[in-house]
Amino acid sequence: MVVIFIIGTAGSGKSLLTASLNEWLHVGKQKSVTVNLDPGVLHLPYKPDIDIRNEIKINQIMDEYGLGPNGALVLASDLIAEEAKRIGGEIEDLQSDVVLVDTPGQMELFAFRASGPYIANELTNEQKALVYMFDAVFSFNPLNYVSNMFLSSAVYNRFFFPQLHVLSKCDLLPPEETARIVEWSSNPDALEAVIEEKLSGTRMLLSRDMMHAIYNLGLEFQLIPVSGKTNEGLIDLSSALERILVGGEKFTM
Ligand SMILES: Nc1nc2c(ncn2[C@@H]2O[C@H](COP(=O)(O)OP(=O)(O)OP(=O)(O)O)[C@@H](O)[C@H]2O)c(=O)[nH]1
Ligand SMILES: [Mg+2]
Repeated sequence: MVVIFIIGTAGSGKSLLTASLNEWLHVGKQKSVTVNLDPGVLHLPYKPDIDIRNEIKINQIMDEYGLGPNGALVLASDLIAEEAKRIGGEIEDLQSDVVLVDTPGQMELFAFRASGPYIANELTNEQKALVYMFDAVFSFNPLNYVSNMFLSSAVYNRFFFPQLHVLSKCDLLPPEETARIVEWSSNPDALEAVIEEKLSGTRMLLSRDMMHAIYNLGLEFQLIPVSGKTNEGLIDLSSALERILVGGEKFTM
C-alpha cells in the first residue's frame, strides 16, 4: 500500500485532483481509496471512503469552545492528531493499494503545525509521497511562481517524503503558457531570465536569490501539468507516482 498526500494552497485544486486521480486509477483497474482530512469542507467532488468530518465537526467545535471558524479549524487540526492511529486502522481495513489523502484547505494547518507531519507519520508506516500543487492561474507570474517554490520547499522540509510537483488547473491556461511555466521548472536559466525581465528592484533581487537558494539545496521542481477538470496529465502524474513509489510497476498487479 502507498499513501499519497495532496497538498497545496487554498483553492489550488486538491479536492478535485483527489477525485479525478482516484477515478483515473479505478479506470486503470488500480485499487484506490480516498481519505478526506479537511474538517471544514462543505462539498466534496467525491465520496470519501474515510471522512474526518464524521468525527470532527467544525460547527460543534465553534459552539463548544466559543471559537470563530479559523480558531475552530486550528483546534480541529490538533484534534485530528488524536484520531490519527484510529484512521490509520480504518485505512488498513480498506486493504487498498493506493490511498489518496485530501488535506485541509488552508495548507498551513496541515503543513506548518506540528500536527500535520505527526498525523502523516502516525497514519501508516507504509510508503508515503506528497503531491504539491502549484495553481496555474497563480503561478504564471514569476514572483508568485518563486513564492510557490519557496512554500513547496518549506513543505518538503516538514515532511521529508518523496514529493512531486503539479501545475494544477492547466486547462485554464493556453498550452504555450503552460509550456513556459513547465520550462521554468526544468531550466533555472529560463526562470532567472524571466525574473530579470519581468521584475525589478528588491522584488527581482529577492526572487532571484530565493530561486538560487532553492536550487542550491538540490530540490527537484519539475512540474507536471494536470487538470482535475479535463483529466489532462493524469497519466503523467500516475506514472511519476508509480516511478517514485513502486519502481514503475502498477500499484495493483
Ligand atoms: N478549470 C479548473 N478548475 C479547477 C480545477 N481544479 C479545481 N478547480 C476549481 O477550483 C476550485 C477549487 O477546487 P478544489 O478542488 O476545491 O480546491 P482545494 O485545493 O481542494 O480547495 P480548498 O480545499 O477549499 O482549499 C473549484 O471551483 C474547482 O472546481 C482544474 O483542474 N481546472
Ligand atoms: Mg479541498
